[in-house]
Amino acid sequence: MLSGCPTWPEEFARYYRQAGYWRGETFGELLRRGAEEHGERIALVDDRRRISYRELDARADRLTAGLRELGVEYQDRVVVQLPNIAEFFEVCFALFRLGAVPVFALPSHRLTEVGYFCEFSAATAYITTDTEAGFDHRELAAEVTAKVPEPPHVIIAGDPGEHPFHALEDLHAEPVADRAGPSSGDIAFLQLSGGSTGVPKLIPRTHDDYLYSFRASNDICGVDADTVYLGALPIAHNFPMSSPGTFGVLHAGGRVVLARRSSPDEVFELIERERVTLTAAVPPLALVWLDAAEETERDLSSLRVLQIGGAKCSEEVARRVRPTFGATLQQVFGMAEGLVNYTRLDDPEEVVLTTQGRPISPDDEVLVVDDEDRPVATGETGHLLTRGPYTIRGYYRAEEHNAAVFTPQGFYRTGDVVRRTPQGNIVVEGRAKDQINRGGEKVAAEEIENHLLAHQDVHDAAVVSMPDEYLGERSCAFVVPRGHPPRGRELIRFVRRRGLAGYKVPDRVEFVERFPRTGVGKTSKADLRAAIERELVPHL
Ligand code: J2J
Repeated sequence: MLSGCPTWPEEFARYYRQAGYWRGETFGELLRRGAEEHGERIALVDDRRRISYRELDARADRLTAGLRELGVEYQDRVVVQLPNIAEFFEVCFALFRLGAVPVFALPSHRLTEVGYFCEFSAATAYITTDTEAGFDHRELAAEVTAKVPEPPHVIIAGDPGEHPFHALEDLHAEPVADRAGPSSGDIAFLQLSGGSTGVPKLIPRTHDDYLYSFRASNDICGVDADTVYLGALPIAHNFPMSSPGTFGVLHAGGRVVLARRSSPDEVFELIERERVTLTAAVPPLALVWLDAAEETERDLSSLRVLQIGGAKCSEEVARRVRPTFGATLQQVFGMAEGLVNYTRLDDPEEVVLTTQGRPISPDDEVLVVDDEDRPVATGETGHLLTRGPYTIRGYYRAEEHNAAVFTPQGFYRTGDVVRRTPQGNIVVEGRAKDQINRGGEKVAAEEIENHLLAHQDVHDAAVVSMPDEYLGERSCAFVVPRGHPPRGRELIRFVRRRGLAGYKVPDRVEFVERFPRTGVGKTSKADLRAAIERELVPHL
């Protein structure tokens, strides 16, 4: 087992195996079986290629050999930052077969994040693309290698250009006879946490637990070999990866279609052309699709299920799904740490429109508790704690943080404030964690506060959410200046120039003389949120 990864106590592991959740299968074996059972069927479609199960399997094998020749070994960490292209899966399966551990970065991440992932995980390699959405990732890779004390090998899916990097395509080598791969209890990859602290946390997921999560999701979501799944969200995110997402669909022998962009034009063309049956969106994206669908000439009638999750879906948006798309809405409330809840496809309309569903597994333990960890009555609002067969017991190399975020009994404190209906469905009511959910993209307030504090004219900073009609929430930075306040725009530019993902840059800056305090003298973020809300919606 990769060191620094807390795992399940043996009695739980034994039970999860006995109950049939953990079946001893690895990702590498999953694809091998896929190639045997579904051979020439198309597994993946991207904007350049159509790849069969057999081809994906063979390409993953050749890449496994090439990565091994380059020196990537069992349990080495490899930062993977790829857009929605087929190479993502070749790379994942090759690393899985090697037993190397992908660290999933998002395409929007920049020097601060990628540099941190490489350094913190001591990555052997960094696999990225040439250009995406007008951004040259090779320039970023050059900055990363200049910054990180022990720079990783850089591998480019596409054209390395003038840089001394490896081209992914050149790494394909003659496969060697099967060597012993990882075991199903090993860490398969490190997934990114939405986070609420100064630095992003990494989530260790095992082959056993992750395969269970999407296999069981397949049953709930009706995924089988006839499913055509459209990956429109960034595919490295946990939602489109596993709920049941691309991996669930590949497990079932279905077809994964990758959209490079999520605009209605591109997405609707793909739905029509590929006869897509299932796709997933965050609420603001669903809203854009709903508006555009009312006008479109495209035939979207193949779509059977539209999943919405990542942030709370308003009832108003939920109500429009069936009349507009003729598809069933499925609300999905999940987290990369584990627990995923779904409304079921045959749930009454009321449940689908007004709740975020219920857990995947009969052995997902869910507690709703007060501030003292005492269970509240059904229907009352409280903190959601959970443990179960696919929920981690701790973050990667984060002992101190783990002691705070996991109870001594191993329950994960999700930071979500929820209530449960008498039927057992969960309704998300709010959040206790210090995070902004910007239309599904999570921003840890402390991380941004640290960037602001690096500015010479900033004495103190507090980042909070403010309501937004389109994204649900945006971020507002309250700043106590040191002497003469800088201009808000300058601060925003300053944060941007530090090289971090665009969605983390504050949407607004407000200067104040001092922060409101709580009874114990801490900055009262509740008061700051109320203040900006009053400013935005004066009639409230
Ligand atoms: C309200 N808040 C939600 C929802 C997530 C499936 C779906 C989503 C994620 C995800 C995921 C929400 N309503 N429907 O990993 O497999 C907020 C909660 C939660 C946090 C987790 C999946 N769906 N959220 O969004 O790790 O606050 O995973 O704790 O990015 O998003 O964020 P993340």
